[in-house]
Amino acid sequence: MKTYSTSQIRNIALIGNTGCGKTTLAEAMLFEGKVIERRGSVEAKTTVSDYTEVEQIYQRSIYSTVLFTEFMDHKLNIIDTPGSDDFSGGVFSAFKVCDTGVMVINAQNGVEVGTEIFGRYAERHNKPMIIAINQLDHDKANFENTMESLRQSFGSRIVEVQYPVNPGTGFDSFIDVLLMKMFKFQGDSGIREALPIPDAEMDRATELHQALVEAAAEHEESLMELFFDKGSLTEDEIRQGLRAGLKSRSVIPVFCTSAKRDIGTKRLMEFIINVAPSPADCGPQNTVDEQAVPCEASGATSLFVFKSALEQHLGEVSFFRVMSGKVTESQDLVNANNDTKERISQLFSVAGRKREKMAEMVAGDIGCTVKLKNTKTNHTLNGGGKEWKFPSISFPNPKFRTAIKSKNAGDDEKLGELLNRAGQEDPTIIFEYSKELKQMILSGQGEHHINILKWHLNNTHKIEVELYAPKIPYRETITKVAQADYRHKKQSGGAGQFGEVHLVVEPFIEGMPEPKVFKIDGKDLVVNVKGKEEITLDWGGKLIFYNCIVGGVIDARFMPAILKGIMEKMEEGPLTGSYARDIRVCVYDGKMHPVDSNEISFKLAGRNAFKEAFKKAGPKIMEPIYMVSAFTPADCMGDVMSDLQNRRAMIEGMNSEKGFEVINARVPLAELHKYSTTLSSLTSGRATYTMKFIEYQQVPAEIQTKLLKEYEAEEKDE
Ligand SMILES: Nc1nc2c(ncn2[C@@H]2O[C@H](COP(=O)(O)OP(=O)(O)OP(=O)(O)O)[C@@H](O)[C@H]2O)c(=O)[nH]1
Ligand SMILES: [Mg+2]
Repeated sequence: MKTYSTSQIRNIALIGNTGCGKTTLAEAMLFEGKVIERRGSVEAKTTVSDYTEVEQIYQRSIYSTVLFTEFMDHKLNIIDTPGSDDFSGGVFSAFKVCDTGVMVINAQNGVEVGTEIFGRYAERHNKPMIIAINQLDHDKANFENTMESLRQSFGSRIVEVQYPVNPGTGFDSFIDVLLMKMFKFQGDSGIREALPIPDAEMDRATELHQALVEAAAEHEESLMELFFDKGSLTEDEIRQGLRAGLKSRSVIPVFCTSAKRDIGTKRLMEFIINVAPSPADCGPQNTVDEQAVPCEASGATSLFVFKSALEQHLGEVSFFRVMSGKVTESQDLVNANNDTKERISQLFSVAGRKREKMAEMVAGDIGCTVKLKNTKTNHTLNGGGKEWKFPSISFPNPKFRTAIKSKNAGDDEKLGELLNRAGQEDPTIIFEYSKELKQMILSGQGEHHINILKWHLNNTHKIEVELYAPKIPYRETITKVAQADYRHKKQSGGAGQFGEVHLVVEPFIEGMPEPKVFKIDGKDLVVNVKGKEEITLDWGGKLIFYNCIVGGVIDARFMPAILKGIMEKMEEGPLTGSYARDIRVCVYDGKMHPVDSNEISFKLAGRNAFKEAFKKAGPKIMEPIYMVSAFTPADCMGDVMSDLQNRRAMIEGMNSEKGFEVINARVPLAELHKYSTTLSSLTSGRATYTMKFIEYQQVPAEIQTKLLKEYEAEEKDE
């Protein structure tokens, strides 16, 4: 393929609710650009975009796929993203490198939850948006309702460029009010005829044309003046106005398509090429240290890697956008994130599995290379001595959590490696071995997301795994002051063991004054602080340890052993074995034996005194609380709400937004297991949510009793 200049490149992300037809539309775009000779279909498992086995089995996109097509002497890079919430990571990476979002709408359903969500993402990433109302050939297609829902969601920014003449099974024509023509299609061939607008459509077409002209004039003063002078604008002037409106994201032009029948694809591509911004039009990109790097072929070479994937026969493939300069085969670059050298052995433009070798690619283009040694997603590769680092893609927080183990214990190590690798390829998969819970914990965007990974483990790597309920990282703490003594004494044969510790525990609250007097059993216990250690615990919260020994009743050299004993119990809390936090301990008295006292004795005495005091100090189990924001269609609101209430949720607030409801609630993690699955079934997949850890809170009494019983039973089993 020839090298296209920056101004001849357009980068678009196809976004939209699952099933709206993005992959099918991409197929039609590739066909129109002659990248393929025949259009495949999702049903026949023959599309260029959904080329992986697992996508073909599930008949939906799981990964974002990089594609290109050549049209009107331009290169159109397309990223076909998955519409399912479970795989939304692909949408985030696509927005990082694409300049325009093409939102595909299913004309049967109008705006869906995915439309709203991805529309917000586009907004957050400052990306202009074009809408394609698709599936207009479907017998349930409803153009008017779809337009109505779009206006509700996106307001006056919606500007109709086209409308269908005969939506439904006979759909073959639409009116384009920019060109003021009717396009009529022959069967499914994509071949079209441009005809004059029929008389019966003239009034509607003229009215919409006028609205389009006004919308175009609004964004540039010179156009406004022309419009006032002439009462109209030329085609080119309308394009100029829409270009300005797209750039400021104040116009969302609407097109008509049937991707399945290749109706409207070509016209949409023409508009993208004529009006949507080229990479250079989008202005410079900032590095992490706020250097503005213009997208220019004349600059130093810089590539940003936004995706990496392991591909059969090729090994690791790194997908990049050229952020600046030109990249050529055999060029040496430096990875700015780890300061290692990388050679670009080969350069490709990609369309799914199909690759075309490139000798050179310029700023703004998207491609891939292979065999990079130390370069991962989110890394920047530079030439010309630059140290630019582009900001990482910020992926959504995980919302589904499961424990995982291999059925054959011998496979555990390999499983760990594979899961770590999966996380590198798909940053929305997070894997860790939890020392605390003694479980391998896998987190992702939903049950389906994790099941796809399971499918790969079983089928690609031949490892049988089991998913099971993950434990909850509870914490333990105390609620009042308590005192305990413990004497450790052992005399068997030779040298004995002796250590005695008296201590007081109390809840620690940041900023509280130093300890002086405690009330123990109605009497004052006065302490004299000699030394203090403040330990910030790895699992959150603190332990404050005071040495208040007077008169040398315990030698200073035994204090570290006492602290060590206490720390052991902090790590394995006295109630349920969970981590303890936010406790203050004063060791104020004790006894030594001139011969038998040693470190081990004091460690045990410290540990047991602490355990006894802890149990008397109103101990409580604390659980992690998450802020859940559920985003649901209004008609499912009641069901979603009552389900949340059954999960011990504290509703914090509700908002209505254009036919959708947002419910914010604080929910214990223990109640969120498989929430994504339930929410999806309650709403037929029309709702979504986010969750974020906020704090630890005491569990209700009945749950504490239940947890204590469970722990006791577990202890007995062991
Ligand atoms: N009738 C009709 N069906 C369509 C059209 N476009 C897509 N479809 C069908 O709709 C279904 C979903 O199409 P896809 O292209 O996989 O949709 P998608 O948006 O890529 O879906 P995800 O990958 O899950 O996000 C398939 O069965 C397509 O054949 C269309 O224009 N008309
Ligand atoms: Mg798809």
